[in-house]
Amino acid sequence: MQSVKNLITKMALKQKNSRPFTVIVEGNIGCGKTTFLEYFGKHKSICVLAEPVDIWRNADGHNLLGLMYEDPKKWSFTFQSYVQLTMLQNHLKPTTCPVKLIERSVYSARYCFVEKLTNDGLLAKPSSAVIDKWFQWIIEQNFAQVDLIVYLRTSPEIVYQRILQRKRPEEKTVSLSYLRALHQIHEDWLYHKTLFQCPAPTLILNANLEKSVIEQEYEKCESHILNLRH
Ligand code: DGT
Repeated sequence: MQSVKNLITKMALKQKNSRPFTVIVEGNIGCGKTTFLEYFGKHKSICVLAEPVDIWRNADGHNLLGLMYEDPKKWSFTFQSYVQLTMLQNHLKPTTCPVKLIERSVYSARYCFVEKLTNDGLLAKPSSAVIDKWFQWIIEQNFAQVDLIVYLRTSPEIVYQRILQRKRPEEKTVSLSYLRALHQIHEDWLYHKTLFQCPAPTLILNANLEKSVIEQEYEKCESHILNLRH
């Protein structure tokens, strides 16, 4: 474990002197993070880092995302450990762009998903404690510094319909009640601000809007994301 920590420290030191303005995009499953990232990806000054879902689907041939949904009690610890590692890699990825836009973060992995799995008894308390120890260490080392959070706010009923339509094979067990619970955690964290600390100021967008009109909503935060207001 020590050598892994040393390696991460080295990566972070490399990045330290040239930290870009860092924005994380958060919201429920199916809230439209990918569409948001695609829209802002057209700017040359923004480095877009999508969520590593395909990496989770193929860890040396193992589909960890699929295993987590099939048998969360058995695989949640494995999955959340890998999510935390791959998210950290995104936080630490060097870029020459002045702005870095990341889909999700170590924060939502810990505050939303680990929290829910632990509350549901699907992640054993000792396992969740180990993930939390790693998480706290990442934060203490300033490896996941964030300047702005964009919260794509949706209603659970709408994201449920989108998830049914996209038919991602691993997500066939995702229920409306699961989405309602995840929605509530996002709300408490990013809207009411009653659960956990926000690592940066939050911009809230109405992500219930249809794709055809959502660009007007995105434009509201363009100057914030391009860091023109600082
Ligand atoms: P979208 O539709 O563009 O807003 O983005 P999604 O829904 O593809 O992205 P996301 O991050 O909400 O979820 C991708 C899948 O991975 C989804 O089935 C939920 C799952 N997922 C993402 N992060 C975590 C995590 O930390 N823990 C667990 N258990 N599942 C996660």
